[in-house]
Amino acid sequence: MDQQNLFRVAGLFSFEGEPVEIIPYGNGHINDTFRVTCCPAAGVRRYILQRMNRNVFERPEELMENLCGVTEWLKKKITETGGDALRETLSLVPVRDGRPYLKDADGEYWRAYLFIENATSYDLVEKDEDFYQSAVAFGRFQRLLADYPADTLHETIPDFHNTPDRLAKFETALEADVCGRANEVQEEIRFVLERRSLAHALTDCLRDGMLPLRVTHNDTKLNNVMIDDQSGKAICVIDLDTVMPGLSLYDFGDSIRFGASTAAEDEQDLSKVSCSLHLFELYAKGYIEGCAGALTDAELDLLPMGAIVMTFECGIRFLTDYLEGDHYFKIHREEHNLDRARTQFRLVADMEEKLPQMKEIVKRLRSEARLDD
Ligand code: ADP
Ligand code: GN1
Ligand code: MG
Repeated sequence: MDQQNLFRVAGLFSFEGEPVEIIPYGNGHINDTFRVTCCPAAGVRRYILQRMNRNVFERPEELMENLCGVTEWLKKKITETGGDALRETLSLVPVRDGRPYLKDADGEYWRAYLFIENATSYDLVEKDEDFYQSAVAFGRFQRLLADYPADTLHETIPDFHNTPDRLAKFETALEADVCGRANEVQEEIRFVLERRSLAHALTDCLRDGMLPLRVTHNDTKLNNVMIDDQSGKAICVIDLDTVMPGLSLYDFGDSIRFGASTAAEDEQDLSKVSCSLHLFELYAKGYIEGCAGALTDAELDLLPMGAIVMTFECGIRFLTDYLEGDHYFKIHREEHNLDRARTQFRLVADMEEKLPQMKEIVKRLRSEARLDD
């Protein structure tokens, strides 16, 4: 991206000191993220500057309304309990005119955050403890938002985790086959179509009133949580664009999909891809603890199914994007989305085999949690 334009945009935010360096940052698939370094007299100050993805988020104003509401709410709760709100939730840095975001002359939307220093967001589990900590943090995140006025939240992406709707969109993309790619991915297509009923496993329970609607994060990848470099604790949940009413199983399942995999989301050697039961157990333990008794019996029963459905859904989304010509997820090589879809389907197949063991693990964790009461 044009450096001159970046510096011009950065100059409009109320950063301390002049920006001296702006570099692309992180491995997100959606927004354009930059790290801005400023050098005021007081020392170095760093910020995150993001250009929001307008293709994905059609109503950035509503998204920012959610984000301001949620971060203010979290800030209050964290401060009340003696925490450090500047590190434990995202802090928006306003534009110099006081507005929380900027709309530039090209109609692009920009926002900025304080850079969370001395903390790391991981793309793979390097230490088991980090994964456990992220589970506690995502569970706690949901608890902090449990009494948030959910009716004030905009649906930033309608039907985001409506898996049957994702399946329907996949079938439309398959029918249209605008890039002529369907023929070469018959195996993957068959994998999806053979599992149509799986898409309904969570939404049917929601429809039948078996599962409570909560305020959830909806994008609980390990790299959406910052782990403190010194204490090793997960200190801050980031990427709040999709905070909306949802199911706890979306959050649990998405974390397992990404973090309990033995390989990267885009690994090309599928023999490396499997679901680690050890990591599944660690995350389930942390999540149950983080939710602190809030999960219902039905939610606990469905944790393993949540992992399978979220992984299946994500695979469908990657494959749909591949068929449609890669317009949604950022790609860094040809067939990147296809590689991603393949890892997800490999994980689904592995989780299907391991379902009895996953259920057994949750059963054991539940009885241990009861003993601790
Ligand atoms: P995307 O929606 O594209 O995933 P994110 O908001 O997750 O965008 O940001 C991308 C990456 O930037 C994150 O994975 C993280 O590494 C980094 N990041 C985002 N916000 C901060 C922050 N406030 N402090 C430090 N790093 C951040
Ligand atoms: C995207 O924004 P990021 O990279 O944290 C996507 C998630 C997918 C994920 C797959 C808004 O997450 O839903 O699960 O990629 N976010 C959005 O890696 O679509
Ligand atoms: Mg992200």
